[in-house]
Amino acid sequence: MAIERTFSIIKPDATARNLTGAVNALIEKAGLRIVAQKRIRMTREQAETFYAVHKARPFFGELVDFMTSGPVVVQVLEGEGAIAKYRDVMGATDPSKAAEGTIRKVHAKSIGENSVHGSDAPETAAIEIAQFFSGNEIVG
Ligand code: FUP
Repeated sequence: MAIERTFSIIKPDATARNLTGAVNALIEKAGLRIVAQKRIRMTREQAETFYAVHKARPFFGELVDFMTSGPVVVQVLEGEGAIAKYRDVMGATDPSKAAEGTIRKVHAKSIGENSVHGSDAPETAAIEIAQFFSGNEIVG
C-alpha cells in the first residue's frame, strides 16, 4: 500500500481535557507518524470553510460554535494507507457506535464533541492539509 498523508484535528473537547498526548499515543501506536502539528484557535471563517460541505445540515451552526470554542491541534499524519488507517483509529463518528480501543470510543463525549477529525479521501486530505499548513511546515 502507498504512503499517504491525512489531515487530523484534535478537537476542543479533547484539548480541554488535556488529552493531546493521549490521542497522539494512539496515533503513533497505530504506526502513523505525526509529520506536522500546531495548536491554534480556529476562527469562525476557518471553521466555516473547513466544514463547508456540511453547511446545509441542521448541526452546522453548533459544529462551528464548538470548533471555535477552544484550542485545537491540527496535524498531518503520514503512513501506509494513512487515510483509511486513521479513520479506523478514530472509530465511528458517534462514540456509542465506535469500536473498542478507538480514539472516539475511549475519549469522545458525544457525536458532536467527538475528539478528533480525520480526512475521508485523498482529495479532501490534500485540500484540508493545504488549508492549515504550508509545504515547509510538513517534515516527513
Ligand atoms: P466524520 O467524518 O466521522 O468526522 O463525520 P462527518 O463528516 O459525518 O461529520 C463531521 C462532524 O459533524 C462530526 F465530527 C461532528 C458533526 N456532526 C454532528 O454534530 N452531528 C451529526 O449528526 C453528524 C455530524
